[in-house]
Amino acid sequence: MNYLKIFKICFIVLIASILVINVQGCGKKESSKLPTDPTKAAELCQKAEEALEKKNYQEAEKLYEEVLTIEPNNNEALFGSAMSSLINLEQNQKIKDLEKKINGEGKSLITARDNFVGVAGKTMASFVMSAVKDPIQASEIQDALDTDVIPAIDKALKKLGVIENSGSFKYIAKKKVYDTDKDYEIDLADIYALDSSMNIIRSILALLVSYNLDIKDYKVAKEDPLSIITSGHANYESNFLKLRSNFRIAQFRENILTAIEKARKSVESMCNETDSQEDDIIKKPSAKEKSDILTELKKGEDWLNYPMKENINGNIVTIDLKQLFVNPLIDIKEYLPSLEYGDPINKKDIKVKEFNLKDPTFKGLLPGMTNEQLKKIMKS
Ligand SMILES: [Ca+2]
Ligand SMILES: [Ca+2]
Repeated sequence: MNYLKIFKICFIVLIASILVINVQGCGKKESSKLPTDPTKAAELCQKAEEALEKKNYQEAEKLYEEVLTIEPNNNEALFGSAMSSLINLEQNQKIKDLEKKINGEGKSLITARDNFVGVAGKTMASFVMSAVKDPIQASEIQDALDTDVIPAIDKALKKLGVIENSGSFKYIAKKKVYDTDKDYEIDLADIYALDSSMNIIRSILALLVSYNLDIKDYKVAKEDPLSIITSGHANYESNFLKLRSNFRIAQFRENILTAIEKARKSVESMCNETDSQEDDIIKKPSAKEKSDILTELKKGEDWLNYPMKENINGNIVTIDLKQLFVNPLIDIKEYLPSLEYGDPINKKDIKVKEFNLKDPTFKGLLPGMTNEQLKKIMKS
């Protein structure tokens, strides 16, 4: 089993959980340690459930938040509030405005039935679009991610953390409302998997806001793409590919490490389950599968923590991936080889003019690397 498969599983849980919250309200009750008003809390949960059935996610979030003021450790409300708050990002005015700019009026970047994976995917797609479309600068999207989307995810993650600390979770997605063949159960292992996949999404968002992507003059860039990265050209003076946030780039790595840790906890929690797996969204892995997953997770963790040796076309190369995030490149443009057009008249067919990098180690990413070695590796 590879990484991708693990993440795929996590995403499936994420989608399933959001679908559940779309159609289903409160599952089995989790008792809080210090309930101040359990009757009131249960009543509000019931109301939140009704709101969810009507797809009124704002009302549902409000009600779950109210429960949390009475019972801060109410798992059902923590889960409900976390999920509905993510769905409610659609209602965020800043995001709505951006959507209008990117898609034109009347089209939504996020739809209520969309899952968060879709949102992240579309955010990335919008970056590509922003590069070809004139009116929007990447920084507008980055600012919204920074001030609204990432904090919303952080808030939801915090709630999942409280559930995890409680040590147990049961949520029944009923057949009649979930529109499935039978009732499904979401348990602690699924919460960990959800946490893991949300950390992956968060890492992607952190990376998206790490570097400046604004292009000074789109018209010039379109006609003369090299002007963006070649010194002496009008566009070069822009902040394009300059580090925007030291903090966010470091978070990318931290989020992936957290995702790995949560995935590990998910697998371990799953393997400790003694209940019937009939109603589980992710089935308990076999001993062999467990060991394969844990091995893959460890590998991923090692890549983010230590210099690793990799055979690239017969050359043994040391790669210290961690450096990219803890010792980031301040201006990526400075680390590129000099480029030129193969077809200078039409400004097409970009190729390397001279392969003489200022720093072939890329600030320690490739320790000890020289231009000669790098050239050899690229040719082999
Ligand atoms: Ca079960
Ligand atoms: Ca399970």
